[in-house]
This record gives sequence, C-alpha cells and structure tokens, in this order.
Amino acid sequence: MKFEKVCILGLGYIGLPTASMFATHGVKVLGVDTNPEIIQTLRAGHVHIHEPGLGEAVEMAVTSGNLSVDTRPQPADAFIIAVPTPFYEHELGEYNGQTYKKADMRAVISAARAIVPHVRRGSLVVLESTSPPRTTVDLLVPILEESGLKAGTDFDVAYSPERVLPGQILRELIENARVIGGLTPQSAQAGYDLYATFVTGQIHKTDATSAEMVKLMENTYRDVNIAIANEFSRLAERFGVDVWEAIRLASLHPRVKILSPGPGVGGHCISVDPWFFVEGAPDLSPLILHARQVNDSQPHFVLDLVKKALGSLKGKKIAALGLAYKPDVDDLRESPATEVIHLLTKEGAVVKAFEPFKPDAALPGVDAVPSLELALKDADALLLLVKHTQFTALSPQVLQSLTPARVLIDTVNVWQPAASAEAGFSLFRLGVG
Ligand code: SAJ
Repeated sequence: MKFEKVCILGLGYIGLPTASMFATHGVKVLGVDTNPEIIQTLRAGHVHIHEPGLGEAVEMAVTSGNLSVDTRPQPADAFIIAVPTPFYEHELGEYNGQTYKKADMRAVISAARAIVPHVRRGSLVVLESTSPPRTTVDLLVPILEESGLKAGTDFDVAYSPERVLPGQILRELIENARVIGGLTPQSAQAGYDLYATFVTGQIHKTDATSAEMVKLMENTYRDVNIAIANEFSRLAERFGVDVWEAIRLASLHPRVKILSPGPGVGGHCISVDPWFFVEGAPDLSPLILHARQVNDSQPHFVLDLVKKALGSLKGKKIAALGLAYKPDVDDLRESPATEVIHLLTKEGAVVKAFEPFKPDAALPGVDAVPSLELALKDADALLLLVKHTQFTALSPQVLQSLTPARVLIDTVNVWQPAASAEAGFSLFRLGVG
C-alpha cells in the first residue's frame, strides 16, 4: 500500500520527530497541533522542544517541501494520533481504600473527532499515544465510525506505541523494533506498510489490545524495577550499608541487573503509564500500585536526607542542582526534583535551583536562577538532584572555590567520600547509612 499523504495530530516529543521522519522519506506530511503558538514557532523555523538533532531534522523536512503544519487536519491517506494522555491531577479513583490516578483521554477523543470528517474508504488511522488497555477498540473505533464507515472493513485502524527514549528519539525512532496492533490483520499490515517507510528496526504485527498492553508492560516493568532500587536505598540507610556499592556487587550475578535509586521517577511516561493498568483492573494490580507509591514517595526520603545533613531547614540556603526529570534532557514534567524543592521550601529552606538545560525555567513555587554561579554563591549546602553530564564534571575540588557551602547532598551518586572530604566538604548520599 502506498501512503502519499500523512496527517499527524500532536506535534510534541513524538509527533514532531515522526512527522520529520516521514517528510524526509518522501511522504507529504501535515503536522497538526491545536496550540497555535506551536504552529507559529514551527512556521517561523524554530522548534519548541529540546531534543538532540530535532532542529536539524525539522529543518530538513521543511526544506524538502514535504512538511507543513496547521491547527486543523486535512484529508490524507493515513492519520497518526500522537497527543498526550496524562492523568487527571485532581480526580482520583478509589479501590479498597487505596487511591489511584485516572487517565485523561480528552486529547485522544478530540483528535479522533477532528479526523472523522476526513475518514474515507481505504484510510488508515493509527493511535500512538500511550493508552489504557482496550482504548483502540472501545474508545477510538466508535468515534471514527461516526463517519458512517465500518472500521476494519471500510478503513483500517491500528495501535502502534512509541517506544523512544527522550534524548535519543531520532535514532530510536528509526532503529527500535516497532509493534503494530491492527483491528484486523489487514489493518496491522497497513500499519506495517506505513512505518516501513522509515523504520529499519523489525516491525512486529499483532492485535490492537495486545499492542496497547505491550507498551504499558514495558514502562510498568521499568517502574517496578526502579521502585525496588529505591526501596533498597531506604533499606541500606536503615542497615548502615552503601546501596550503590551493594547494587554494583549484586549486579555481578549473571541474572541480576538492579537499576539506580534516585530522587524519584518523573517524566510523562513511566510515572504515568502504570496507572492505566491500575485504573483498568485495581483488583489485579497491587504490585504495580505499590511500586507507583514507592516511587512517588521517594522525594520525602530526599527531604529526610537533607534534614539529616542540615538539621532544621528554617532559613537554610540550599542550591538545588537540576530540575529536569532525568539526565541531559530539558523536560521538567512530573520531575521529582521539583517535588523535592517544594518539600524543602515548605520546611522553611531557601532554595535556589539551577537547570542547565532550561536556565529560564519558570515553575510555581521554585526560585530558578539562570546560572550555576548564582545558585552556588551564598549556599549553605549543595543538593544534587539530576545526573546531568555537566554536573558530573563538578568535582568537590572544583566546587570548593565556587561556593561557601561545606555540605554536599547527593541523590544520584556523583560525589565520592574521599574527594569530598579532601576538599573540605561533609558528604551525605542517598542510600548510604
Ligand atoms: N530512573 C531512575 N533509575 C533508573 C532509571 C531511571 O530513577 O535506574 C528515573 C529517571 O531519572 C526518570 C524516570 O526514571 O525520572 C524515567 O526515566 P527513563 O529513562 O527510565 O524513561 P523515560 O520516561 O525517559 O522513557 C521511557 C522509556 N521506556 C522504557 O525504557 C521501558 C522509553 O523507551 C519510552 O518510549 C518512554 O518511556 C515513553 O515514551 O513511554
């Protein structure tokens, strides 16, 4: 099957790189975003997201003449929905006295509605947004059938999860194995043909609900594994052990690979997706729920560590290094660093935060400063929250002359005891009793 024109709804971290890929592989692409500011930015030749190589990829796509952008969809051979599926901030579900977060599917619903007038015989609609199990069958298909056509017979529908890692999106979009779940085997084949345009990794066909579940299983697996690492950090503190060394030694076992503890789990994927299982079947997912609770409560253990280092936090000046949800990205969504800063501020600490990937970050309740110097210059303690490459180069010896602080607090295992002591710092590390 030949796809000459593709319409991609949602020009975020997934939609924009995907649009650029199709466009640079000879497909006419209309990128659609309901946010007019994003459309204006792109039309002015800029990119609203920091992702290595994305600016160049979009520029190539625009120069090729194949990528245009608008706020509304137009007729196309295939439609890809890549809009966000966050959870509701204030609306919780409850099961057996435990609360859980619920998926906010409003963006998927309005993207699907926007496509309805353009669905024709032979069209293909692919959902990429991470979604609760059965979304394609129970939510997407009924909306698309408002066109009067029958899904799976008159037009094709597939679910194909994105699996790319922020920071490596462009390479992983091409090289990663891809799963295409069709409403019918023919829909899966249509999806296969579409992505084969640029994907060099293997493309595996399955049914739509399996593909949805595969995606959620991947991120849930990672969340549960990070939760156990975080729980190990708490146990190590209790038992007087260095968790980082214990993890290194345990991971020498040929069948053990323990992930890293840290200030918590952030981002718009791993901290969100496991909830979709819990919401769908709370009676069957106690482990997944508890892993989420462990990771969500990790900032409180960082607060305890800071109190151990500084005693009362009233009026203490803390330089918080890093606001992003993980190393070397500029994405602040669901960042545990931000949560830690809120907790410190509530206890009376005066926190100055510096995020090198977003020096102009503006977050409610966070005093973000535009340079490292400003954060360090009058601090009582330095709190390392994100293992950005730039920060790993800041050895205690280097820091010595940049700050009057003599206390280092490390949640990501960068600063080491001997070097810290030699430079005159007291060092407090997460997970070290
Ligand atoms: N983290 C730890 N310890 C670790 C690893 C990660 O605390 O050992 C934390 C990070 O600091 C971050 C969070 O977990 O706060 C998530 O980071 P991540 O790098 O594990 O994952 P994401 O959210 O950037 O991307 C994930 C990836 N999924 C998996 O690795 C299974 C990616 O492939 C998905 O495409 C992406 O979610 C997504 O969009 O769903």
